[in-house]
Amino acid sequence: AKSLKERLTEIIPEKQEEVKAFKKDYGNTVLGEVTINQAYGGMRGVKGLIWEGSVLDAEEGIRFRGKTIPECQKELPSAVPGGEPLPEALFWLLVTGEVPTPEQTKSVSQEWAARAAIPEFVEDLLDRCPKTLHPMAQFSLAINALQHDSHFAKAYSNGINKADYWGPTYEDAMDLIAKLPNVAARIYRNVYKDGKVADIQLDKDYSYNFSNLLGFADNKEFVELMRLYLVLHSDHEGGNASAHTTHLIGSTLADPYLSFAGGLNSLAGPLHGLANQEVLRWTMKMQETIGKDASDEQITKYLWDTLNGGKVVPGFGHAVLRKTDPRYMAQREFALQHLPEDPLFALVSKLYHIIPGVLTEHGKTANPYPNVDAHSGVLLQYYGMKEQDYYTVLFGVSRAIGVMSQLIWDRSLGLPLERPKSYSTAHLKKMYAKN
Ligand code: AMX
Repeated sequence: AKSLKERLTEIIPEKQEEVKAFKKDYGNTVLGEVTINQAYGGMRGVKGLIWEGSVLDAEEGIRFRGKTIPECQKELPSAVPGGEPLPEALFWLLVTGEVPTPEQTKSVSQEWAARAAIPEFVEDLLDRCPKTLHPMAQFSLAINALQHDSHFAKAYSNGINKADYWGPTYEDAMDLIAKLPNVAARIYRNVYKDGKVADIQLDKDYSYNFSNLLGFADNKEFVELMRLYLVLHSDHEGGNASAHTTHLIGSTLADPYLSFAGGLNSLAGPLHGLANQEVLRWTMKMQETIGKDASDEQITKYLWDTLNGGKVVPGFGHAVLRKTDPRYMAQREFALQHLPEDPLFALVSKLYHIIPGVLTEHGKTANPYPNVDAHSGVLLQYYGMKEQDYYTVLFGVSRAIGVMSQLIWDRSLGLPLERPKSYSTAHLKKMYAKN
């Protein structure tokens, strides 16, 4: 059987030809127009990016290489018969567009385990961080430091031919993903536990190893949750802040580590990945304020207080989606199966039924339904991972799988330096204003 890199070596020239022919025939086709409101409005709906691994439909949600989340759950190899898909298999799918066999999936597990060690100076760096430094800042710091061993940076300084960029990019992508459990678990163990991190087991899958390093692998359900979690948060097409940042930095030919560190810094914003910690904080604070058995009326009033205080309701709304996020639904299904009686899950379910109505009445939010971040915290709490400040790190580990897949293609397709056009208000007025 072919390894992932061998398969890629076959696919890349075919894809390069396909893109070349497509551009020749359709290169001057108009994708859309841009209004002044869009320029001031975060470029919402502006079509200007290529992203191969996934496409987001506003109603239906994400598809990974054309496959919905339930399809991925059915078709991708799992560790447990009928269980959650393995993130290794999703990575293969995102990179190649093909569903891997169980053997191919295992080959990725083995490679990631074999590449997992991090340099001692990066361990020291993390061990010296004060516990009060936010886990996402520590995460980004460590990824920048791993740049020390970048194959791409070294090859570039040795004068690599641009036709060969994808090779060292692939090696960096594989190393980077492989090293995340050691980085992320070290942060967790340092900040919240005894600072001791278990060893990677070479014959185990990525999610088992990550769970084990965190200290949660005794619970098989947690390991299954980790597999699902790492699949769900991986990729959400190209325009979201963490994906776009990684892609933008990569377009300067900064190496994959520097690119991904930037992506993590985007993910650490409360309107993006940090929302998963904010959701739990908000929900806990609500429980403290109005009690565990609050009525629907009390919850509704609490919601209005949040909105009238000029704050967002975390976990709800989306820049592109206009329906409930299928990533939310997949986590809800998991909860219904494994923790149907959990009181916090009951509260999250209740909020799921109340919040959209209130946001609709409030009348601003384009999408009043929950996104991926509204549900992850309750699952982690249930299995004893209580430290909310850490949740976005888990999101970041998963996001690497999506953005590294694309970075391999960015360099394979020779995508150039990204550089959209900007204007000043004064200039725009000169161009368009009547007087
Ligand atoms: N609560 C209160 N107000 C909200 C809201 C929410 N959950 N979602 C949107 N709004 C408000 C916006 O702040 C904006 O107000 P303004 O006109 O006063 O500036 C208005 O509704 C219109 O915004 P929008 O077009 O609906 O959303 P957007 O594309 O500008 O932003 C998002 C999208 C996700 C940032 C926004 O919905 C939000 O802040 N949600 C809460 C934070 C969150 O859950 N983020 C995680 C998203 C998923 C992810 O990236 N991980």
